[in-house]
Amino acid sequence: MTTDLILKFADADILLDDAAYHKITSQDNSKELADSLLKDLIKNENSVYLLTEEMVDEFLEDKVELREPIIQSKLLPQEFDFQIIHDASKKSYTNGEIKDFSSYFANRYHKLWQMLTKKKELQNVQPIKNAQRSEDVVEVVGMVNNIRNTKKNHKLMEIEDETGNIPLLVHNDNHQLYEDAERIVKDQVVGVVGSRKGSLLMASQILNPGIPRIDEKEMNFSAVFLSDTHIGSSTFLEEAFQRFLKWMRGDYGDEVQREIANDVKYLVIAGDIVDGIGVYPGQDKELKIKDIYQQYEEAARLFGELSNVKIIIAPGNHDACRLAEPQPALPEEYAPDLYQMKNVEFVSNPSLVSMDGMKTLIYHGRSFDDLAMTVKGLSHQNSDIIMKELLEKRHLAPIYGERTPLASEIEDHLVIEDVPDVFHTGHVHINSYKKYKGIHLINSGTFQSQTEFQKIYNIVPTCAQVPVLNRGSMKLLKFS
Ligand code: D5M
Ligand code: FE
Ligand code: ZN
Repeated sequence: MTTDLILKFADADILLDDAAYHKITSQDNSKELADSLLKDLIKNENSVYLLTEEMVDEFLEDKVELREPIIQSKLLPQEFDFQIIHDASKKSYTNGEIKDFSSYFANRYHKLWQMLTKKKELQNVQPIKNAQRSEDVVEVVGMVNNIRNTKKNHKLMEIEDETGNIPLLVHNDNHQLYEDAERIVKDQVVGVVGSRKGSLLMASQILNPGIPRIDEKEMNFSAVFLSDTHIGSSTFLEEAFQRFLKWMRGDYGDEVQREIANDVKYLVIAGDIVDGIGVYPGQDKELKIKDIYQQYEEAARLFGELSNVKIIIAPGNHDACRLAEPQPALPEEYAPDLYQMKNVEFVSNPSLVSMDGMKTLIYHGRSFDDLAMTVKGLSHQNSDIIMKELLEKRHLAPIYGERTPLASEIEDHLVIEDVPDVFHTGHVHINSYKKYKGIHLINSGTFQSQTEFQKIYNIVPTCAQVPVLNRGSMKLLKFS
């Protein structure tokens, strides 16, 4: 290096004095400095032939001035237009006593009734009590009580409102309707157009509240979506995660990928940030960090490297929260170090936030287990289809009391009241992406390799693949 440096300048007919030489070689990036200094001297056609320390200092000062705005803009806190539109954390009052269930279901019914009765097909909705007597075509809104197939393979379900209930028959001759009815689940609220046949209501139409097509929102930034990092598990893919963090800091990947990293403003985490403890029998054996506080400490150590983006954290079924949904935000007592971070926001599961105008619905995805078990054609592999179905039903966990514990709140926070721009989920550990009616449906996969449990159920996770919404277009970055 030493003779190299002298020769390099000598080639351009420039001599270095001792002090200048030492000045240059004492810099961290001496090689780059020498190159740009030389370039600058040649460009300016200065007939310098002896380079002094003073001249090097001058050049360095100029360079700092030139550089500073760029460096600063990277380090300067970004301006965030961030709002929490809907968060259930502070609104959960109940202790889950049985008497609250009736108000919980009444609230679910009422919210969905309001949406359904805005539809043109349901302008004359009557109470079910009236439908029991009516001779004409009737329109009702009901909560589905149970669904079964008759001997002749028609579908028979009971629907209910505050005034009464009535059996609803879906004839299998009506192919389209029958197909629609196959996606109906228990506890869902539907609109029905039908006519009375004896004690039955024969359905001619079954309607979901539905979701309108929206204009895609313009984005002048990028957002990164994560879930199911399962920090603390022995199957947490730490090396891949370190590559992800490095990329986020702009130090990993090709030029295009680094450019995307520099554009990232928000990082959303949809639950299962740590593996937790006692989530399933024998979990101990699969844990690298066996203490819940230390798991969150480790999470804070890792995410602590990211200081220039806003991080939004919602809990999942492995986090240190109550399991019943809506899950309130992660309590501070479990994650004091994460709470110390000024750029972190804690929200409930589910929640709705606005990131510079992009309305993002965050839901971990526990109800996917129930839907995959119940509805033909739905599975963990295609959570985008499940998300689409939930949007049309306007409810995040329509089936009550199977694998998804729901809290008996006064209000049903799982009704999808606002139409989001982004619907972000996790839980299934399999990435998916689809644009549906202008809404980005994103499942952010996992940073956990296949667990013993998943081997038994033949769930093959897609690991270390991170979806980035880059100014409206989806990029899946792989860190495995
Ligand atoms: O969920 C990890 C994976 O396991 C995910 O694909 C869902 C699946 N899973 C979890 N619990 C169940 C139940 N009870 N039935 C079916 N499939 C399930 P995680 O939440 O990370 O443990
Ligand atoms: Fe998970
Ligand atoms: Zn989960």
